[in-house]
Amino acid sequence: MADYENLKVSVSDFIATITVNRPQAMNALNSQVLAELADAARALGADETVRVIVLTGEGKAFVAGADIKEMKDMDMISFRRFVAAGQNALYVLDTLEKPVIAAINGFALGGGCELALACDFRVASSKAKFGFPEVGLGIFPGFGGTQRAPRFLGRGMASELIFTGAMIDAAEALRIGLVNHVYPPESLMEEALKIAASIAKQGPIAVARAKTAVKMAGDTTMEAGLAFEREAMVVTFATKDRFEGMSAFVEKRKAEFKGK
Ligand code: CO8
Repeated sequence: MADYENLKVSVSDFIATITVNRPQAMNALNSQVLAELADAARALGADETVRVIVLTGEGKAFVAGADIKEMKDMDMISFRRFVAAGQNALYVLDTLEKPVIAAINGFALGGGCELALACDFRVASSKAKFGFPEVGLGIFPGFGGTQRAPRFLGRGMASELIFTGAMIDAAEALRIGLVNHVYPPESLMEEALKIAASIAKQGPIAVARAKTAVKMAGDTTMEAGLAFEREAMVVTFATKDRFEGMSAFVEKRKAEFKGK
């Protein structure tokens, strides 16, 4: 794994942890962080020792948005490149064939909330805060937030958050389904890693195909989704892991999946 200036990446027991590590700027996403995120996601996606990824932030913030200081004086061409880099980094994460869990330790604002929405699901510290403050800066969520937030939260709730720029706390994020669980700050990572471990011990090919199928539910028609589910299931059935999983059940032992 490459050395990154703004990310800490570690892998243990099939679980990779990416920590955005720019705490002096509340982990704001500048061009370099976005490039590093895309690079790390691609590398972990190709790494056979990784089955699940947990994404978190160092310090008080998960990610407090795109870097306003970098954006402020951009010309239109540079800004367009920046928007594309943001959309691309989040798209790479979103479309990895491995689950990505956001462990939201603090502020997840603007591009940070968009980044969390590019993960498969989110868990949060009770101190976390969420929102889309972009409209207060004269822009709006442009790293995929206008597309992902309605898919996860419904159009009404997404619209209210995006149009008002309101900041919500972890309890409210739980209530509206933005996060699955809220934990005390000191146990957030332990709990996120426990969920990751419970995924990592499953058949990795089955989990990967399930991820793609579940994602399709929000993005396509029932017919196309069912067709994909059917064909992906047949391919999964042909794997050694499927035979191992069913054999282990019948033989009353723990399955040993190899991702084959
Ligand atoms: N960009 C750049 N620097 C930031 C950002 C940011 N988004 N957030 C915080 N920082 C910096 C601060 O400027 C400060 O730096 P310095 O010490 O040099 O003054 C340092 O981080 C610490 O921040 P604060 O002193 O403000 O810390 P507080 O604890 O008082 O406040 C907050 C924390 C509430 C998170 C506050 O920093 C804040 O409101 N940050 C901005 C949040 C925001 O507006 N986010 C949205 C940004 S726009 C966006 O994300 C667009 C995404 C997609 C657009 C597509 C087009 C590119």
